[in-house]
Amino acid sequence: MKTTTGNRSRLLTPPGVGAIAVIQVAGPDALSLVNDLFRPKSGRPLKALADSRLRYGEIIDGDEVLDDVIVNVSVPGAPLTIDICAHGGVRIVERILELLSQAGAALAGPDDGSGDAWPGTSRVASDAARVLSRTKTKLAVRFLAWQRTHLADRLTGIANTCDSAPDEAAAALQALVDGYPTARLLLDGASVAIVGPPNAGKSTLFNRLLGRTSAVVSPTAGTTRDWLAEGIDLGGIPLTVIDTAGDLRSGGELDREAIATGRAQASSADLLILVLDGSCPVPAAIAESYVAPAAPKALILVANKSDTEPAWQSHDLPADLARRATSLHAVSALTGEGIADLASAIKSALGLAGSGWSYDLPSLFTGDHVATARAALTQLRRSPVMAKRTILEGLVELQVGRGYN
Ligand SMILES: Nc1nc2c(ncn2[C@@H]2O[C@H](COP(=O)(O)OP(=O)(O)O)[C@@H](O)[C@H]2O)c(=O)[nH]1
Ligand SMILES: [Mg+2]
Repeated sequence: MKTTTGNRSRLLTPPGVGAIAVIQVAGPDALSLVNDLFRPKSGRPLKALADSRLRYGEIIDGDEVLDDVIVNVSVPGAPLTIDICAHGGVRIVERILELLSQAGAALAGPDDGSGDAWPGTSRVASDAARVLSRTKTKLAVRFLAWQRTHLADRLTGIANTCDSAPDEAAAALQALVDGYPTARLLLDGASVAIVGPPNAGKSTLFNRLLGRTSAVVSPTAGTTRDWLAEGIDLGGIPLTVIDTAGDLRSGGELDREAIATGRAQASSADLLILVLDGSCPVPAAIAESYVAPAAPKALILVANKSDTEPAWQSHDLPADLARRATSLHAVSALTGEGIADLASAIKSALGLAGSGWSYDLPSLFTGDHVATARAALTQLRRSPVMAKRTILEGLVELQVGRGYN
């Protein structure tokens, strides 16, 4: 064990099983200490003065690879901290903390007097560290790690232009506010409901997206009598996928109630996937039956069973349905054909792929941030000085004593 003092590590995420665990290392030797345990894929060791970069690599104990991780070094000028984003298994986290402790970074508890439990150099950075504790996917970690090191600079830049270029400041602030709904989907998860007529292959598609069998599939119409919800990580986006039962008219009172509850789930989902059987003619009044007027903004159409002879083309779809849909995908839930494209379309429809979204674009990520930014936007018209103060005091400056050093 090294004898240097002042090096410490701690678990930022709650102990227990989770998709991600974030371990933070701080202290004078933090860099060399982590470099000894970290094998970056790029082959380049971590450096303090590098522009804060996320590094992908492995945590090693001698010859043994413990986990693949993302490592983030704090920005120059900030107190040196290194976040190791590992998988959230209890044993893995214990092993990494043990290794760090052996290397000289003793485990620090939240109340060890070394500072605030949620370190950061600005209010938004501090919030990013706090929100990390409920992050479900690597992409969300990457997003937060980026916001944590860059968002405050962007906000400071905007605050400093409130006087000289208020319109520009307002547009930039508005862009940060506009990013919030997408950030919320990434951090809290999005819900995707699968609806459509009986036997279209909804449950087969549900299982395919899950990558395992959860819903019962059968050629008997009305097999799914209730709605089912399961969580998945779709390329970094935490999704709750909901499978619904097909037909409101079928079954007894209990079935009808289950179906109605499924419908209610579907109408409050962030995205609706309407599955149609590509090998049978499209049922009449399909949109009225399955897409309520108040249904989610995003609608994806799926022509399932592409492994069979198609019975219809896109131009055969009712005009109202075609107009409302973001995209139409021919897939085979049975063979997996077209599923990768459908997955990309789901991400795009949620605003988390394509169309200019990237984890490394500045974005507000809590409701409080948005409320503060909105207040500043209102003030900007009357008093740029007040707006500037709201941004700096509400989002950037930390109260004395909240820092981590
Ligand atoms: N050929 C073919 N059959 C499928 C496909 N997807 C589902 N099926 C079949 O269609 C029937 C109904 O599927 P199911 O998922 O239970 O439909 P649901 O009622 O909409 O949930 C079952 O016999 C499935 O095996 C597909 O992509 N191709
Ligand atoms: Mg079903």
